[in-house]
Amino acid sequence: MDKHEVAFNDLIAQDLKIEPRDWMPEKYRKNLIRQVSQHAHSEIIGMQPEGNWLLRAPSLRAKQVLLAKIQDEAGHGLYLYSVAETLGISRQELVQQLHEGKAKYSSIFNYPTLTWADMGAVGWLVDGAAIVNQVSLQRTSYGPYARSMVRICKEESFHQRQGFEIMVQMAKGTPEQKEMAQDALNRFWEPSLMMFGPHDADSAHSSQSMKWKIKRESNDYLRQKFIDRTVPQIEFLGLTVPDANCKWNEETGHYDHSPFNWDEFWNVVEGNGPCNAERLEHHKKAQSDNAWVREAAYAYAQKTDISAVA
Ligand code: FAQ
Repeated sequence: MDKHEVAFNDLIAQDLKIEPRDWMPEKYRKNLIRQVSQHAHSEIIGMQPEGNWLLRAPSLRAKQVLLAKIQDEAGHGLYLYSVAETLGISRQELVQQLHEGKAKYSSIFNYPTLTWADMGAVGWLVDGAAIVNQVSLQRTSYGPYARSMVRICKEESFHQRQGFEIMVQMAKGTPEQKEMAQDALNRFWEPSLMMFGPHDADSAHSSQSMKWKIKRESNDYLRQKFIDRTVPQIEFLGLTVPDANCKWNEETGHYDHSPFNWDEFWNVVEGNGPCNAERLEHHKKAQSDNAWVREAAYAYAQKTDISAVA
């Protein structure tokens, strides 16, 4: 082991942060780029299901709040692209990998948002799951990633409340609204639980990522934490958990749940979910329609010699 590797291992062992100028094993760098880029793409593609409801929000207030939330997600994507750039990859390469199907984004954003109640379910469940995962990533070993998570988690917690507020309004509203809330919960429950990734036994990256402290908790541990936290919220809403086997287990101190449909998960991850093609096409189109903005900014930067923009 050379002195660089010893120093790196020492930082990890002491729970100190690895910073961009520190030496790091190539596999650590590559694994981080993979995870952070997947995370960044999720934030950006994740704007699409909610953007679908901006023009149909039921009040001006609801529209303003939803717009603010979606803008936050764009900001999260940008922080995370910047984190990935500190690891020596450019934004263009990251986007190209997404377009070529080499980089992933979260499976959850390949499901359609069919009713206004889905805006509640996405904020409450999807942002809620994202928080549980990202609070643990505040302690990840790579400094820029850990620091970006602090602000992102604060904003996600506003998003989670925005979603829960919609769910409360719908669940306590007319019988039809309550039915819409239940339907949204039914459709988003299992896909939200799958955001945490495959079972630990099937998680290809977990063991090495835990050793390097990129991941601080396992997929199953975080998923269970989310279930335990969310079931009482479902009960508060007067809705039904869409899983007959989801019951409190005195012995384990956790809620039990049915086995998940992993075939569906892998099908979505492999690009065959209900909205995969549409999401990617939309992103590619926006990228090409807006190329003139990047070209204009570049030309302006060259003329005015603003190296920060170039
Ligand atoms: N979807 O070995 P593992 C948000 C892939 S942010 C798609 O367990 P790992 C905010 C995985 O990449 C949501 N693919 O992987 C928001 C790997 O394939 P690869 C995003 C998945 O990395 C709200 C393979 O399966 N959050 O929602 C998924 O150790 C509302 C084997 O899996 C993050 O990205 C999945 N769900 O653990 C925005 C958090 N799960 O790469 C807008 C950061 C697994 O070898 C609106 N990421 N795969 O080809 C992480 O914590 C981890 O990457 C995990 C997966 C836990 C997601």
